[in-house]
Amino acid sequence: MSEQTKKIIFSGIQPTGVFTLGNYIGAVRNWVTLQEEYNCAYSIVDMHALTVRQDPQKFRQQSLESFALLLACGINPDKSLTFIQSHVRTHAELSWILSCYTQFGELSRMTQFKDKSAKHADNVNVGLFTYPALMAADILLYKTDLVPVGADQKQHLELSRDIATRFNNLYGNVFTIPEPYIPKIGAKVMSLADPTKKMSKSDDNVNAFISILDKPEVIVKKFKRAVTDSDMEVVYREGKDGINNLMTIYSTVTGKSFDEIENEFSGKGYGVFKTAVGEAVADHLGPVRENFERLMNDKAYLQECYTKGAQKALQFSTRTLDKVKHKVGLVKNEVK
Ligand code: ATP
Ligand code: LTN
Repeated sequence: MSEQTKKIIFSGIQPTGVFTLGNYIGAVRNWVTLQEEYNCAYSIVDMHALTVRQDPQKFRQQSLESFALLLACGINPDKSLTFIQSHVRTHAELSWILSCYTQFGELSRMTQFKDKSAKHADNVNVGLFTYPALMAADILLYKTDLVPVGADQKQHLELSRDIATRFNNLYGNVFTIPEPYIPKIGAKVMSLADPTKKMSKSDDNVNAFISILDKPEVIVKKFKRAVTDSDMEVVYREGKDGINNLMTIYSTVTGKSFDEIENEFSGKGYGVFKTAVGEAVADHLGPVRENFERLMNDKAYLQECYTKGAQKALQFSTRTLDKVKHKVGLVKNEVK
């Protein structure tokens, strides 16, 4: 298929910490595979991360590391548009315009807003509230067809579609309406400490998540401690949240089906199973850690990649932004 006829993919990840196994299985791993078939754009969405208070020094380092992590996981910057959101000013500009086409009531219904305002009750800022308008801008600037995300982002994506449709109804066909692309297995990897909660990189309990840079012995130890149930059988069944989560993780890193996993561990108990999951994950993530270390030793290369990425992203997204500005009636800017 020629580059022109390929569908367009966009997705983003916040530099709020080292990616977890949940980010990897639910999102980034699929982004790598999709590069072969689609025109892809992937962004470190640092402006979204500002909705939660960040330490400036640490945040700058985390953003750089997150960019390196994308490459370490297998995103190829020569193939995919790979950039840092705040380097491309069109995102903030379109976000403002779209916020004028987004209703207060719609934003109030967002579960991520409700969860994060409960978690950060001392800082329920307006950015946290309008977060989905910036996400819609990210997506719509690139004429995106598909957005590969974990299940938690489905509601935000539906809102992006509603905003785009509303805008198109008023002004004609300006935006492509994006579709979610949510994996069948692994769309919601659960916390190892509380398997009813999603695994999250900003969890205060480090044993709740696997960071993709954790050392093999740490990974195995965290899996050995994972909360399961008082049963003994490794079977995928309703109510066995902990075991279901471990089976999902094992299946995605080994390619084995749930039936195969049940047979493999029949009569063996949880201890053997947890160790096997830990070892399989550690093996799978080994190369990512090595790539990351190599990349972080070559800051000049990283800088070259994100600079080129931002230049190309700005060029592409400006075309959409200019069209939007014209449609809503803003006077053309002749400042060069
Ligand atoms: P934070 O804890 O700072 O809110 P996060 O870990 O939820 O961050 P994001 O940067 O918000 O991560 O999400 C990046 C991508 O990873 C999104 O596509 C999201 O749907 C996906 N994702 C996040 N957590 C999980 C999870 N536990 N299982 C599957 N996918 C996930
Ligand atoms: N909201 C997402 C991150 C994000 C995103 C995007 C995902 C920002 N912009 C555009 C897909 C497309 C999150 O919290 N995981």
